[in-house]
Amino acid sequence: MTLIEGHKPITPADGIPVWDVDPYDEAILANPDAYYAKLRELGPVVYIPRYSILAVGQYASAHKLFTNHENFISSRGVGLNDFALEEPWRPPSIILEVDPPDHTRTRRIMAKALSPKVVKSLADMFRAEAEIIVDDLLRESSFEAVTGLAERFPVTVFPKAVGMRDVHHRHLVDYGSCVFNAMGPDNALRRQALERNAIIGPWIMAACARDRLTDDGLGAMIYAEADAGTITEAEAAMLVRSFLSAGVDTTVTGIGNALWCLANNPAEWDRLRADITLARPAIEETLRFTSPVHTFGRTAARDTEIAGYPVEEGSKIICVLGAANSDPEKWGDPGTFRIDRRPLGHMAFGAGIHGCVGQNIARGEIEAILSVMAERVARIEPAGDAVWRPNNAIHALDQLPLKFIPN
Ligand code: OVM
Repeated sequence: MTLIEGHKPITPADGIPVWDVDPYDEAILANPDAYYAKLRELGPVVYIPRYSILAVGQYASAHKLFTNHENFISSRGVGLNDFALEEPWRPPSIILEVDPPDHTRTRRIMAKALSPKVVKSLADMFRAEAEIIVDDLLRESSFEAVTGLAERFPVTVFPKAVGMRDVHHRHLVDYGSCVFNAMGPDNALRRQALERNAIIGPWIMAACARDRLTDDGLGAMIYAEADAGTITEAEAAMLVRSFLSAGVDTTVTGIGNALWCLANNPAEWDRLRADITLARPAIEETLRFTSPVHTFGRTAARDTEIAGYPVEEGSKIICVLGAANSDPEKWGDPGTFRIDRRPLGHMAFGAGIHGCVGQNIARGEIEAILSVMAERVARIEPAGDAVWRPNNAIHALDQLPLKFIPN
């Protein structure tokens, strides 16, 4: 059998709309709204011949896909490559790229390390670092907010939280972006990611070793599980790697996207300054409105169905979270950014058993930044054009020139 993008080519069932689109075209990745809309309009499931995959963009079908982990599995990879048929580009994640019961065991350990109680214990540190960074930026006439704030904050606080002795700003951010680009097809973005991984991957693995971690961080909590015998030493290193795959570039993107939303919607910024209890809802609306992770995939474990259409075993199905989060069937006026919307059920963190295990720490980081800003920044002004950075799974800014006007 000749594979397409590392998976078995499929024949779509009768009635499934066929759309000759490249969802990984850099122009679409940078500006995906029209693609999201057409994907939803075509139907609950669409066949994309270029990659021989199915794509799901309507909220209802996307949610069903992600909450049916028995038929739509993760252990064959969540990108286009089928791990049952081709060698994965890196040793698979033992929490992301697994199914129950393997997933259940590692998920429990990660959930404990990222519990609300642990996140609460980090709040003062997040707040203190946010104050330093925001005060620095208030002294600048303008600044590049992607590197200067969106990257700088997580790269400061997250390695501290994990207890890393080795910190490398670029490697930490770029590792996540490589992992997410690797989920896409064999395009320039993916090829460049694999090339950069030759340097970054070994650096990350080395930084995950027990002796590169302090004894009081999230990393040490994972190694304590190895001491207790619930996982092996090698598995502990792999779970620490998952912190670094999933915990840096994602929060960088969330912060950058929040700044973009608030800079472009000054009335919403005024509302947030007037009522800081809107910080949490503003974060949820940012996540819904910008979908920092725009696409994640699954594999059909057996012959099954989506919205009544037969789906054959081995089908790769992309779940287009950005389309689900802007579905007018689910959200009133989805194209409007309203910080008091409270978009319960948005899919920016996924859904079901694989729903983001780090979502509380992610919210805690963004909240620290927004709270300090709300106290000290009267206006967030664009200081140039925002530029999006195409990535096969992430919807992130490449450049965001801003100016903070102090109170
Ligand atoms: C991982 C991982 C987990 C969640 C998301 C993710 C890159 C990676 O375990 O490596 O995205």
